[in-house]
Amino acid sequence: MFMRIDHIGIACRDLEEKIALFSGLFELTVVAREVNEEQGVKEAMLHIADGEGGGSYIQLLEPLSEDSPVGKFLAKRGEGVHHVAFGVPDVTEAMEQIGAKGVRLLDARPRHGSMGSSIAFLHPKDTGGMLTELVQAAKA
Ligand code: V0V
Ligand code: CO
Repeated sequence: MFMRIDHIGIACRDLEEKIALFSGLFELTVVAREVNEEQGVKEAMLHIADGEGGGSYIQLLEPLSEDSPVGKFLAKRGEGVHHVAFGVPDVTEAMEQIGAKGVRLLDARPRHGSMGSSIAFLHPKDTGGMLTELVQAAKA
C-alpha cells in the first residue's frame, strides 16, 4: 500500500528560522512553499530524494492560528515531529482499505496538499500515537 515516506511534518513556531536551520545543518533545499488555509498552515517542503511515484521531503509547518491543528500541537507538545506522510498510488483507495480496518479517517474525502497532492489524515489514537497522512502526489 505504501510506496515510500513522502514527508515528515515538523511543527515550528518560526518557519523562516527552521528553514535556515534545516538547510544549514542538512544541506536541504526548499522546493515549494504554500499557505494552506484549509489546514491552517504556512509550509515549506525541503527536498531529500526522488522515489517511486514522487519525492521525499521534510515539511516544515508554521500554524496560521492557535486553534489550528499545528497551533494546538505546539501549545500541547512544543516544536518537533507532527506527522508522518506515506506515498500511496491512490489516496481514495488507501482511505477505503485502511478505513475498513476500523481506523478513523479525519477526512471524509481527500484534501488539497502540498505541491498539488491529494491528502488524507488518520487518527493518531488508531495508529499507535503517530498522526499519519496519506499522500497521492500530483501527476508528473
Ligand atoms: C494531537 N494528538 C496527536 C497529534 N495531535 N498525537 C500525535 N500526533 C499529533 N500530531 C493527540 C493529542 O495529544 C490527544 O491525545 C489526541 O490526539 C486528540 O487531540 P486533541 O488535542 O484533543 O485534538 P485536536 O483538536 O488537536 O485534533 C487532533 C487531530 C487534528 C489529530 C484530530 O490535529 C487533525 O485533524 N489533524 C489533521 C490535519 C492536520 O494536522 N493538518 C496540518 C498539517 P491525548 O492528549 O488526549 O492523549 S497540513 C499538511 O501536512 C499538508 C498541507 C501537506 O502535507 O500537504
Ligand atoms: Co503533511
